[in-house]
Amino acid sequence: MSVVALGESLGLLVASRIGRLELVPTMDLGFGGAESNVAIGLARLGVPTTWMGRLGDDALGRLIERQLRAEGVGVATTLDPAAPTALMLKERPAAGASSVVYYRAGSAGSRLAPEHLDLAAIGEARILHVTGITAALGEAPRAALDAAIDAAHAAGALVSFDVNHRSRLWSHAVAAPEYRAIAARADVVFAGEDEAELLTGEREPEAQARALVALGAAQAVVKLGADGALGLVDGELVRQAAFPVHAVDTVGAGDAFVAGYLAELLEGAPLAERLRTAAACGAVACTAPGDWEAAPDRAAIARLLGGGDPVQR
Ligand code: KDG
Repeated sequence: MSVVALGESLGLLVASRIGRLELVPTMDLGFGGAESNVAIGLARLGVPTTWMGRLGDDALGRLIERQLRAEGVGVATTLDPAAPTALMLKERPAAGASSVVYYRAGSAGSRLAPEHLDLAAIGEARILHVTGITAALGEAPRAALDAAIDAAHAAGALVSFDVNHRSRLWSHAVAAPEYRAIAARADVVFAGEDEAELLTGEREPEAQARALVALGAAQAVVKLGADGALGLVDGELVRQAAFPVHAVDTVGAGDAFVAGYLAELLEGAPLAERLRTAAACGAVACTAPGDWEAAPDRAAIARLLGGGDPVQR
């Protein structure tokens, strides 16, 4: 396969209507995970991709594996006999607002360790994609992240790193040096503006991109949300505007963005094209609820880039 995406996927219960969670009678069941969101986005763009992580021997684990395979994503997982698959509860307190509560302490994914990795699968990949979330989960997942990067480097694969800071998991002070150490070992670093400031101390996107490259990554991409994105590769700086869409759920947009960028990187596309496809993927991902459900295929991207409606009515 072309890409291995390593990290924790979680069951997801979303309030079926707006209101305080304790007053909402029903929840919709699904799953999420920054790395599996990227894997699904890549698979929909035609990139052979495998998600790698640890699951509980339980219904949520089976749901995650089943849905990933249904999306055409390979699954390289180990089952933890003594820990459950993690869970997230998503509350919708008001229109357009959501907040997430994690039930992931001691989860199977947070017990991922180097011995759980499928090193052969990483050795066959052209890109290993990782995020800062794995480093936040504990010493064992952090060691697994480092071992996976070692295996990718040994095989000549590129390492893609999306910072994905989760303030519920660790503090800025603890996280920043860990992110910098991972960025120094990555070939491509993705960061939102706040994350880039956390890693570099810079506040202006162009300075942030230069400082991310100075950490060691050959490619730095600063995601600017509604203001688009900025990429710096080999001294070439490219800005990409966001594509206007009717956004109903922005969760997972950054993951779809990463999928679009990596898909074009694998095609040998120039930086401007990588950023354009990435921005288009991030935009389309916002047009329907869910962390990965609206991630686009190539046809949807073509409709958007052609000035049409990406959503096939
Ligand atoms: O980017 C979306 C992810 O944040 C979500 O799918 C769940 O991975 C997740 C996390 O740790 O928040």
